[in-house]
Amino acid sequence: MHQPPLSHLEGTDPEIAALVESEARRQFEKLRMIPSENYVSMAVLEASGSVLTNKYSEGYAGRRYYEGQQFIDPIELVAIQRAKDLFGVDHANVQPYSGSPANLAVYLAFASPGDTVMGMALPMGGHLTHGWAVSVTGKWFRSVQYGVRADTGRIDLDEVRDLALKERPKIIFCGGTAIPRVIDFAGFAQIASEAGALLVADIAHIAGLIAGGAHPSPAGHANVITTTTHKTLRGPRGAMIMTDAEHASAIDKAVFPGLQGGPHDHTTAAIAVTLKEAATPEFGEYAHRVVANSRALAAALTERGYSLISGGSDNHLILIDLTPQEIAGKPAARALDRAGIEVNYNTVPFDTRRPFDPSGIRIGTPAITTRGLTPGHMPQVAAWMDEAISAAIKDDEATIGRIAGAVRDLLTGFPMPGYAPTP
Ligand code: DSN
Repeated sequence: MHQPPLSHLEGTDPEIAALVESEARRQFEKLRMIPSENYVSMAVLEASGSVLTNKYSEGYAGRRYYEGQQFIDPIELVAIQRAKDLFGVDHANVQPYSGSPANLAVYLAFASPGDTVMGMALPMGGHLTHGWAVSVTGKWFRSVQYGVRADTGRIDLDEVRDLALKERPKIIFCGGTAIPRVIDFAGFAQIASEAGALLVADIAHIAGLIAGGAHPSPAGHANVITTTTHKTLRGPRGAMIMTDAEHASAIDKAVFPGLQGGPHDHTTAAIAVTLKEAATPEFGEYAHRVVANSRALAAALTERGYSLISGGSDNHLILIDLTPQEIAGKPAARALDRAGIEVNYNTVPFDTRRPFDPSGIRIGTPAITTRGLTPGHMPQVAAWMDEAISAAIKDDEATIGRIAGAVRDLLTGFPMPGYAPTP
């Protein structure tokens, strides 16, 4: 049953209540391995579902356009202070609605349409908003894109430097959505300085690992740091922009009134709670366990003959090219989902297939680590994945169903916040 129980929702709208209940159960019964997802704590859930959703607060603390901010201002100021303390930055804006608006605010603050910008290409592991052609950031700006080396699957900073010095972008983005290795923020900062560019580190995927000391920090290297709050950081759906004193005012003006209206105060409160949780020693242990699980899973999959981009994982994420298995990413991801293992199909660098039907799958360990799985479980997880993919190739639905049952049985012993099985 959903926790807390959905009694009012059931009374008002049983159709939606039943769907939410089913989703809670689905999250309990599956190995959730989409690397950008997690399970938030009950405290974060309560803050997200609080009466703060009733309030409008356009502006910033002490400078709002609506009355009644006696309790909203301190909530936002607490969130800001916690972000500054946790990430060691001068300034934090906690109002962006999510990662894409946060990145758009950076463009609005520091570039004009037609300017040259640079980021990692989406199929190489970047993000839509780092200048990919179909995004507004690729349409309104002159975007140049870097990738990874074909032989290593890793970013080559010499290639990035050559491109940056040739193209002289105004902004360079580092970070992305499918990068299984440590990002060299100091190296990117050196290149940005040589090219006269502003360096933006998009740490959406790894913010929790940075907060927990399991990945180097971009603080002191990047001029601007953007992040979502709901991936490894384990908070509500939201985002933050962190920066130094020099760039603070431009960022604040770009978020409001440049791009957004009123902040989502219930999300701000939940971000504050998240940042408090992320500052604890327990969260640091969690962040290190996420990486240990990812490394153990990468090793077990490699042993089973899977081709991992870059040959492994330093963080929470593994990108697999399924070409040698002779199955595409989409049918593999769908079979894994039927087997109780939720992943997403993904392009791999130099993919010869289309983005909607690519060659790879992307998997990650943030959510299963929150459930309590350890490196000792990873050989079994790899075995189930391998069995399910092999079964998909042979149309063996019986095996896929058996794995789903085994996954359900295993997860019965690992509680999740927000759902408790009925006895
Ligand atoms: N959708 C996010 C992810 O899954 O990585 C990026 O925006």
